[in-house]
This record gives sequence, structure tokens and C-alpha cells, in this order.
Amino acid sequence: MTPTITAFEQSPDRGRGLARDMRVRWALEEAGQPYAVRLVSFSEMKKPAHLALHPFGQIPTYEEGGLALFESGAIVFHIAERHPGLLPDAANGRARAITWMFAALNTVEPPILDRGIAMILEHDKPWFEARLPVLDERVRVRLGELSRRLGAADWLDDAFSAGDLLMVTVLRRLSGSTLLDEYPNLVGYVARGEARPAYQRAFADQLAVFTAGDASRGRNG
Ligand code: GTB
Repeated sequence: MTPTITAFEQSPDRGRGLARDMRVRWALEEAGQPYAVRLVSFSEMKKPAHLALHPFGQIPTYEEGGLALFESGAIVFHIAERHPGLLPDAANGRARAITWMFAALNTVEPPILDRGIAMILEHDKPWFEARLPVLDERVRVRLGELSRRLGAADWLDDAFSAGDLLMVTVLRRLSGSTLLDEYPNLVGYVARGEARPAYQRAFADQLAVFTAGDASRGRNG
């Protein structure tokens, strides 16, 4: 059965692939799994039909037969468990790859998210100038630790896994700042992820949504 995911009808990232449907699209492409996309507006996300799928009224969601999932990490894990290519077969390697999935979402993403939210919602507050260096430093701490662990390796634990997929999407959220540039091996790591054919297909598909929306907005307005 072809799964259906949800994505922004009009993503605020303007097609830069920073919204969290990108990681689900990428996982599905790595798995060679065809999928359908239902686009939702901000107001639709808060209506009962979508809230029945996602208690917090967000994207992405994932529907497959009688199964409905939310949370991008859980969705990527579901895909990775059911298709080859995203988790190693050997039990210990699999456990380590899953550990990196959690590390990406629970340890590396929060400071990056805090900084991103402050940049959008707090930049006009009187204390923003004093707070930004604190937020930057928290991000630097995590990037430094991650950079040391990655070293000269291509991926976090041997072969590419769902842990790398999530970590690359998390690090991409720093695009627009120069923080990542301070860690050349992480820049290379993100570039390796972005160079994967599955990533490129996923990126092109989400960009096409933005481009089509932009064209129709241009026609209508
Ligand atoms: N923990 C959840 C998950 O991983 O699935 C978080 C889901 C989430 O935050 N979804 C966001 C959403 O639906 C979209 S991705 N927001 C609408 C709402 O909460 O009402 C977050 C996002 C939004 C915009 C950008 N951007 O513009 O760059 C990047 C990421």
C-alpha cells in the first residue's frame, strides 16, 4: 500500500527543504518506497480532520492502510525498520544507528531549534542581542562534540544510516548562519548527505511544491 504523508501547502522555508517532511521524503526515497503527499494549509492543520492524525496539529504525518503516525523521527524509524538500506542488519550496528537517530533529535536538534526560534520570534526583543551569543555557544558545544566524534569518517557509524539521515537534516537547519562553517568536517558530512540521489529526489519534490504554489500565487495575485 502506498503511504501518504502530509507537508506544508506553502512552506515558510520557501523550498529550502528545512521543514520536517523533508526527512520523511528522504527516508522514503532511500527505501525506494513510492508515496503520495497531501498538502495542508496552516488553518487545515488545526482542524479536527488533521488533529485526528496529529494531536499537535503539525506536519508531517504518515498514513498507510489503517496506520497513522506523526513525529518525523518515529516515521523515519518505521520506514527504516520495514525497508533495507537505512538500518544495519547486525543487531549491535542497528542499535548504534538507532542511538544516532535519538542523538540527532534529542541532543543536537534542541539547541539548533532554540536558536532558530529565537531568530524568528525574538529578534526584535530588547534582550535578543544579549541572548544570541548564549544560544550560539550552546550550538557550538554540540557541533564541536559531533565534529570530534565524526573525525574524518564519512558517516557516524560505518555505513550511511537513518541516524545520518536525521543528523544531516538537523544540521541543515543551520543554513543561513555561519556556525556550521566553523566545523569543516560537518560541512563535508552535510554535503555528502545532500549529494545522495535519494536526497536530491526528495529535495526536488518538496521544491516543486513551493515553485508550483509560487507560480499560482503569481497568477492569482
Ligand atoms: N517533533 C515534530 C516532528 O519531528 O515531526 C515537530 C513537527 C513540526 O515542528 N512541524 C512543523 C509544523 O507543522 C513544520 S517543520 N509547524 C506548524 C505548527 O506548529 O503550527 C518545522 C519548520 C517550520 C519552518 C521552517 N522554516 O521555515 O525554515 C523549518 C522547520
